[in-house]
Amino acid sequence: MQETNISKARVFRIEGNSYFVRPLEDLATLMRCSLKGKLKNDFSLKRDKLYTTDICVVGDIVDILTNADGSGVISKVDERNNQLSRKAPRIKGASYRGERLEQVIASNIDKLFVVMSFKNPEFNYKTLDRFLIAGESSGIETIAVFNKSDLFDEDSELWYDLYKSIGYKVISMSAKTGYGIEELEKEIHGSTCLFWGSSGVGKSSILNKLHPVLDLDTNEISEKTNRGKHTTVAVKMFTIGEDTHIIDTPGVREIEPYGIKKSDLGHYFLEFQEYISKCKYNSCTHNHEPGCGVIDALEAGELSEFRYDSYLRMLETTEDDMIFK
Ligand SMILES: Nc1nc2c(ncn2[C@@H]2O[C@H](COP(=O)(O)OP(=O)(O)O)[C@@H](O)[C@H]2O)c(=O)[nH]1
Ligand SMILES: [Mg+2]
Ligand SMILES: [Zn+2]
Repeated sequence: MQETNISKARVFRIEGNSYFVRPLEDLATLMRCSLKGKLKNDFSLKRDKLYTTDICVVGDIVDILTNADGSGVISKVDERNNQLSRKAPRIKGASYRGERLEQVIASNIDKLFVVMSFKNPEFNYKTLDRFLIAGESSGIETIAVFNKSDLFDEDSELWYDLYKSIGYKVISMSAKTGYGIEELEKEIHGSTCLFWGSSGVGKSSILNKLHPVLDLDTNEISEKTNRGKHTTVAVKMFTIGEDTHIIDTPGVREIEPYGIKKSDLGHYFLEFQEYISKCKYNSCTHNHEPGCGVIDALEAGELSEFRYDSYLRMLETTEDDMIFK
């Protein structure tokens, strides 16, 4: 088949070996592309030096060669401004030499919205913190969305105040009643926004509320486990206004941020920063070391016990022996 011209496009969704892209100068057109063989070959050649599972992800800007029949071939993936990752799940074939690989969720994101609920599913601060820390370590502006405000209780306000006091933007809203939707609309305007969080917290419902024609699948919470079922199966980007793109992500139970070293973890807990400078040792992990500014601040009641608990739990599961690119 003859290849006619090269143009720039953005990846909107991926299904198996098909990459659905929209040309940058004509976002209304959806084209089905494959990956050029050379890209795949280069990728497998470098395989044992790479720590990622993904050649091309949603959000990538790519070069495409257009075939006469309207389909295309992706010949190059542009360097990413940023990428949101997590550790790839421990599944067969996705890990070499016992190390955990990087799974890239999406790239070139302006804002990350971490969605949580307080009931159905129950709120878990450690889960919220893992998502927030993954955002911080990817260098993406991260906003907390407390959805299902119609089900809030007295504790919800305390959590809202805590995350506000740390410096996060927090949006309280309900995809069911529409409460808070204007605030969210203002925040997403003109940006590429990714919605992330546990299954069942209402990510797809929020996107439907923002743009009803999307009509994304949503699901009831399983009565047995009180958790969301995995309705959204793939990462998908949608354009809902000029330069406003939103990305729906599949339900995950929990995530482990990728590429964080034990000695760096504390820096991503934003409110720890001013105390870290007071630690006696540069390599302090704020766990047991004498002269630790973070522990002193905790004992003085200046830091939240919950956040410190989150921190310790993450510290335990942070693997320091990984080799990075
Ligand atoms: N009460 C209440 N239920 C909601 C709200 N938003 C979503 N839900 C329900 O929560 C369930 C899971 O929603 P879904 O959008 O599929 O969650 P996702 O897995 O995060 O995409 C569905 O039954 C929704 O109807 C809300 O604001 N209030
Ligand atoms: Mg969903
Ligand atoms: Zn310390």
